[in-house]
Amino acid sequence: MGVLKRYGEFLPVTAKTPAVNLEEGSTPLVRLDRIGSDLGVELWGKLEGCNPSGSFKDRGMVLAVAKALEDGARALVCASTGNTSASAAAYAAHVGVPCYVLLPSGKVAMGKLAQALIYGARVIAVDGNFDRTLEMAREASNERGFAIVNSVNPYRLISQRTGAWEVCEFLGGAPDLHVIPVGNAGNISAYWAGYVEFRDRGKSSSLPRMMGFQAEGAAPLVTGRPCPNPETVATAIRIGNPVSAHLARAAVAESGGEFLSVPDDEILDAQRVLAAKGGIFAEPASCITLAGLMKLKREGRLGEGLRVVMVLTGNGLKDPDAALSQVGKPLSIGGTMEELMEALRP
Ligand code: AN7
Repeated sequence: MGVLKRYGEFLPVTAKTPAVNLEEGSTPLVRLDRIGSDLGVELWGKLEGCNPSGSFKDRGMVLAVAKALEDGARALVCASTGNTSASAAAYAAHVGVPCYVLLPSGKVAMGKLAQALIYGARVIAVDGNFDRTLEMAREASNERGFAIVNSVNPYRLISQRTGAWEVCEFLGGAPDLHVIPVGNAGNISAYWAGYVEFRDRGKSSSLPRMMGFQAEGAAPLVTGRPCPNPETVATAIRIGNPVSAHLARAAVAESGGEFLSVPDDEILDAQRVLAAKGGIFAEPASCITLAGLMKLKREGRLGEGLRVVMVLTGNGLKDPDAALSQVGKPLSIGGTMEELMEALRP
């Protein structure tokens, strides 16, 4: 059941809202005991890479696109570090409206680029970073009257709250600590709003501490000022001037959490740990959550026995280059059994 159906009563869905549905949401929440026991916590991973376009963006995109159709939009436009464009392109294709996507040239993971193109979006590579492409997309939306489906579109964050609701329903309440990557700062804001709303509705009894992690080379919320030239291997969060910074700051402050930055090598280390000790392949931006927890543990700042949810925002298959950059090659052998037996030594 897609999120408009599953959570329609809590979303601004009316009789006139088209029932757009790619069966997004209802993603697995997986307990990761091997990694959790190393960290001394009860660790859960929310596998947002299992959404139809392979990232959490689908939760918000479905409502943004449904509302754009309801309002008679002729086309969609977005700027993206990759996943928003993949999601927008998928929903545009599904409902049959044109979609224009602006990408920072050369800085989008291969899988995401392939997605936007194969879904049939008009893909425009801009010589500039994400922050610039977003400015351009906003202007284009004003000029042409296209619906902008970045998280400046309020329906995106409204519907992304569904992630928090699923966590609460699955665990029977909110976790102690919620950790999440922060790029444009929409998702952390949406999760917090979702937790607060379920608490206010009496559907959960507590609120988690919210911790938002940023890559060291793109950490405006940690340094407290925009980052003019963001750079990180986690291209999804290569963002220097987050649109929802104010909401994210409020979420962290109200929940007693914090922002923390993590260097690229630790993000890649965590990607390997998550895969090799959890069986989960997530893209680098997602793995910053585990990298951040590992850093907290090292610093002696991770409370023993906490129930921790990390949002694994995007599928590892989207960025095979990042994974291949840190693992060995397969062992090559000729086609003889002798060579195979040699290769099978422990
Ligand atoms: C895998 O696709 O901004 O803090 O243009 O793709 O809500 O921005 C992606 C962001 C985390 C950060 N993890 O979320 C885009 C884009 C993944 C992402 C984030 C993104 P926000």
